[in-house]
Amino acid sequence: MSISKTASSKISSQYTIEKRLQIEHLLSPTPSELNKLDPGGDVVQGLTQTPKTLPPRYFYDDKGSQLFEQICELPEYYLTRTETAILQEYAGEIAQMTGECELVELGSGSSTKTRILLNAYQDMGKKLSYVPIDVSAGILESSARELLVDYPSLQVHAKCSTYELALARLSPTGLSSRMICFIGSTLGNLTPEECDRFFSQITNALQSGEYLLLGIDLAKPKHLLDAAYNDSCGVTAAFNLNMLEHLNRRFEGNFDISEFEHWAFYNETQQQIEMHLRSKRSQTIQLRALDLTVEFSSGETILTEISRKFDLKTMQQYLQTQGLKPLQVWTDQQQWFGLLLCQMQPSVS
Ligand code: AVI
Repeated sequence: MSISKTASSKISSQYTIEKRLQIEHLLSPTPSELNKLDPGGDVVQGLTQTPKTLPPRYFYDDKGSQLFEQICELPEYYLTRTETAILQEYAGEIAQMTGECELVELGSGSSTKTRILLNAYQDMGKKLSYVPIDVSAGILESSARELLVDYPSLQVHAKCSTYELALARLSPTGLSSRMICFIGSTLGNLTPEECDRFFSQITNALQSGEYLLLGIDLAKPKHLLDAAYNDSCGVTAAFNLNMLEHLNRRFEGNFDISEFEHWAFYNETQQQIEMHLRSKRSQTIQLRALDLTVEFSSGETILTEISRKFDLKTMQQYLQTQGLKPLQVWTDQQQWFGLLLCQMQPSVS
């Protein structure tokens, strides 16, 4: 039996993709195994305290990750297009500064912005190696496969994992250096204490001389920020409410999302967006897998996310105290978003 040329080239390119792709599941794939590793203690703690809170990581099931991708396209959500434009302008400079280097991306999602960096390293004739890290297995695998089709020399070692686990288990890179990319201003979703812990994980994972590429959203007038988190199409509202559906599925819950509403505003004193879910009436919710019953009064809120907005100078000083030397800062004309390339300093002990 003979197979056509097209079919045979499809088979051979599929074969090279499988050879260049490694996917590691540091989070078990089934919900019950996941719950053993992560029994929802953070949910119990958040929903039994006053005021109630939930960790933003519960936004990102597969549907939440897709909704986040849609947010990134919204006209009001300037963050993604501003950071993308900065990357497009300066990726070549970044690649020049770091030289050959493995890209490790925390919260890789669809890896759209990563392509700009990969193109820059490819144009310089450098080897391409990419370690995307994301808690959402679906988007992690599909975007890795798309990249492997488009970059025939790329090696991908994807990790379905939290940042913490993945950073603690980075294997030595085969390339001359490594750059951890934490773009998209996800740093803003961490409290100052979480930020300190996060940077100690980063600096433990990096060798002296290796790099961190950090994207941060900068403080700006309130009306721009309020609009970015209250879009006219209601995508941000759907993203926020989806967290309750995720909890229902994960912990056998009975949240009725039509009984909650999205509420987000910029707190100018704290320089942060605060995103809440507000109960429309008094109600009782159960999460059976957590053996948890939660009472809500009418109008009571759950804080689901903060999104801090930074000042470039303060951030550079902070990074320096963490052992990361800012080498270069890039921003857009309006100074809405900042991209910082930092280098890990030798430890002084
Ligand atoms: C992922 N993170 C940087 C987004 C932000 O802007 O803080 C999450 C988000 N929440 C609502 N819209 C987007």
